[in-house]
Amino acid sequence: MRLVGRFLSPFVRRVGIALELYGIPYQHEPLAVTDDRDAITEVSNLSRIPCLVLEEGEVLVDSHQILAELDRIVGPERALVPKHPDQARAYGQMIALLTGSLEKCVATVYELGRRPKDKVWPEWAQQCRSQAVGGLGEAERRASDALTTGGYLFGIEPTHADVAGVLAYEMVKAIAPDEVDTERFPRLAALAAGFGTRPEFKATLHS
Ligand SMILES: N[C@@H](CCC(=O)N[C@@H](CS)C(=O)NCC(=O)O)C(=O)O
Repeated sequence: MRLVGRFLSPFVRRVGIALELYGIPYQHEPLAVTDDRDAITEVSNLSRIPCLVLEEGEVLVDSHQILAELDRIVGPERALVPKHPDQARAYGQMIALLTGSLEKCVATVYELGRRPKDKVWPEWAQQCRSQAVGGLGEAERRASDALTTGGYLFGIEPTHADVAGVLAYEMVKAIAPDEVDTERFPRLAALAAGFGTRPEFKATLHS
């Protein structure tokens, strides 16, 4: 299969990390929405990344849907989701908070980095940044204390929520360095300092 999109995108990266964790072979095509729009549109008319092109040629879009398909491929035993049905709502909300936070990080970066300098709307960038920090704060409050002792958000095995937790902590910290640190976010910081140093994260760091 082919994973289309640069790992600079946290949404591409969460898919790349899942592929690495599952040990599914894939070819990475590091296309950027800024420079390679036509090539991305050729893969998908939605023209967003990530796209996952399956062996039979079908193109999947949206990291949530792509991860759902990867989970289906590896089967319920290996899928990176909580095994207890009573964790489903908390897990879904954790994913929503963390990926929502990432969306507001991306919006902040676009607002500050992609607009012509005289058209930047600083109040909107600040609003997006505050939402990113707010979403991360709510995730931190909901996170288990187990994270500080090497556990994961939903028990002793990692899930996609842990991957999103590391990516959101790192990206929100990058756009709001004065508001995110280990004292204010001890659980997610511990997750990033532990799980976030695994080779699967390093393998998806560049391009
Ligand atoms: N909900 C989507 C978000 C994907 C997304 O925002 N991708 C960005 C790159 S980080 C993108 O393609 N932006 C260009 C555009 O939307 O036109 C997902 O989870 O995959």
